[in-house]
Amino acid sequence: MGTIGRGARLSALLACAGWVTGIAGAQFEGYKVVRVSPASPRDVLAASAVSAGLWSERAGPGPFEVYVSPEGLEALAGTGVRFEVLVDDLQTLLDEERRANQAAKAARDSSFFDSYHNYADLIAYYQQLVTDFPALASIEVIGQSLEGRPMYAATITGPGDPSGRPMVYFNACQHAREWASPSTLAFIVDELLRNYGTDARVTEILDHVVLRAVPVVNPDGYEYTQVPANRLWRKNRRNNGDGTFGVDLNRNWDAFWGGDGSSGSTNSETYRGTAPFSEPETQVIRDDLLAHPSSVAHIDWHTYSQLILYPWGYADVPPPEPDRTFFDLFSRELADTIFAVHGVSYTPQQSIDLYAAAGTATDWAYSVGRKSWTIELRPSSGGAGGFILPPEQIRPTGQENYAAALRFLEVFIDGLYLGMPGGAPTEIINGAGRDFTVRIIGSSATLEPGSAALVFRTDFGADDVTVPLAPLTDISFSASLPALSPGRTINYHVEARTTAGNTVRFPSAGEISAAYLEESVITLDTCEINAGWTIGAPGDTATTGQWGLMDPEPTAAQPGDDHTPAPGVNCWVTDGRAGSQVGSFDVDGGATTLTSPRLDASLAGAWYSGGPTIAYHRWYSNDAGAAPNSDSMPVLLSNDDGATWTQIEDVSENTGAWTARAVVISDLMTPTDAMRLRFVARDLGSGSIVEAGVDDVSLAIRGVHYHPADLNHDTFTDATDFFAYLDLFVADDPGADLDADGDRDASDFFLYLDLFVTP
Ligand code: 0X9
Ligand code: ZN
Repeated sequence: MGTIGRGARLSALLACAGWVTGIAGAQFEGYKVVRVSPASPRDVLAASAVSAGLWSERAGPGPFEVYVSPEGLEALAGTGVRFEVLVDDLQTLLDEERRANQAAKAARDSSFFDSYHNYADLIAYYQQLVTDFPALASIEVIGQSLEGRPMYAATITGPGDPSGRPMVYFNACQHAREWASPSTLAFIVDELLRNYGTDARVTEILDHVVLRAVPVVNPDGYEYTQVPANRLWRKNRRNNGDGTFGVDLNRNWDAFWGGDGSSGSTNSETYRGTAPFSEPETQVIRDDLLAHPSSVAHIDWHTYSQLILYPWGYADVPPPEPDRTFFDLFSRELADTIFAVHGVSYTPQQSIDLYAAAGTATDWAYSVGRKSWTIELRPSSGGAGGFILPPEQIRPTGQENYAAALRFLEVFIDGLYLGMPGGAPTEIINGAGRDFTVRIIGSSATLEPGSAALVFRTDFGADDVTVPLAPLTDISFSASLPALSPGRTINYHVEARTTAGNTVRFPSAGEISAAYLEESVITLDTCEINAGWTIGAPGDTATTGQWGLMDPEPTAAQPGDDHTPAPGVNCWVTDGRAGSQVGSFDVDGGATTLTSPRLDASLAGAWYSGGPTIAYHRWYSNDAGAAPNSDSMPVLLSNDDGATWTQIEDVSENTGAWTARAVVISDLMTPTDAMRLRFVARDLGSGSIVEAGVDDVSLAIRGVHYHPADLNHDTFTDATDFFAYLDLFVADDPGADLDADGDRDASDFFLYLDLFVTP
């Protein structure tokens, strides 16, 4: 190799170093806003060419402002154009704005959501919001309750003509005692209004949809639950004329009225009234919703039990397709959206799976063509809280449902729902491509045939690539991500058009990022012969069903085959003999423990960006017998040869199949050369059938090989690595002796350069 080649490489490196410094730090750190005073059109062009962007609305003639990077400023000085610096550090200006904004937001009196409020105070709060945000919100009286209280609806939408915008209809508090319902709806409305104009997503949403919110459907009942009357009142305040009061408004709608789960007895909590829509409160909401034909979707907010319920609820009848699939997929997505905020689980299900209830608002709204849900808020059904949600949970409940409401509004803007039932791929292993399924369902619009596409951009390609999705059914499509080599990343989204010409994308903003990784299996134990596993641990008392290595015999509770593909036959199993009945050789009388041999997870990590992973296949069954589901199987991991153990999972699910599990060791503990894996099958209660199996246990590394010149292992081989090597070299560090000849000399240096420039 000649000297010239080396020189060229070195200057490339130094150029690279300059670039790296240039982008370091906050986005506009060191940038300045300058006023340019051009003397000629040439000056305008020269100044524009070196600036990062226009600050004023237009460039020249006459003075104008631009913002420039530190390098741009030097270049500007070099052009000879006259200028003065207006803002010394643009980043400081931006930071200050953000700080001031946040301080102003924090300073607003948000104590309203510290506690619950009576009807008058709640409505006054809505009215104050309308005063504070007159361009976005209005409120009107839509009717009267039985006792003559005004009923209200608030309308929230961005400025401009709302007539072409779809409407989403929310109502709270059909049931008087369910105070978390009106508080949550008020929180959602409040948050939308305060975030319009500062939060791009909220602004985009409110500019394209109208939210109509009824703060309280049952004001008479709500007032009656305020101290000192009856806090636990549910119905309205109808005098039934026989000494009893109240109709359950959520049994009074004209949807299968009079059917299961509603009562004809006036004293019942679910008294349906004398006829469908016998009550003024349900009439008022019916008329208001029908007066808005643009309303496409509806949520009836209740508490409690943390449920996302969709039609039908009167009987075990599924909604027609594609609605059923849409309700199912979107309800699951809403639950995930809620969970992501505070980690609280809401269960999506068809209403009938809770219990039958005829004459409900959600069934009625769906029957008149609106996609409709009943959302049951906190607390969960497990605790003691019931209808009483502590006031300190008003905000968190509001926050998680605000997140769901945003997604809800978004999905009904364009009327197409895009979802990925198997999830969006984010890791692609060993260079293969990946096919995944996309569901596209008209929530209130129609898909333009042929318009569905995957749009991706690779980390090395400059342009977006658009690939049409292959239709599988009317609502199912197949998308394919290309095969790329490990280390690459791809950013993608899926989009489709409605027949009205609107484009809908998933995710609604931003891109999904997928990493191409390689996986290297260090050890795979197919459990055909015993590779050093041990059975038994102190405390084991199982009298039957101890772990053993064998070819299992099928029973209702036990696999008939191991997991390893043929010619594999054996696996670890809690006595794999079938016997005369399902309970013959299951685990009885306590625990039986299976412990793996030592696994060395310490190696190879130095060459990979990812960490070592332990994977296993397990079978677990505990749903047969007299006392099903009373046991569980802890799976434990040790990195000190079994001295201490950390639980990976406590298996209680009965999948009735071999189930794969993988854990990145560093998520739990430091990988060492003394890892052990342990399965504790146990029968603690009596009468329950416990069977378990373990097979195909592997230790693998998933990630990307570090480039040998990537000294700081950040997966980029860049100037930082080059200078790191220079530091080692100058310090005469043994690590700089790349040719291992005992000294650090020019040949080591050029060896590093060669590594550095080799892709
Ligand atoms: O029973 C109701 O009206 C609702 N539950 S609550 O505890 N808030 O009263 C649930 C209605 C959901 N619909 C069906 N289960 N059909
Ligand atoms: Zn309710």
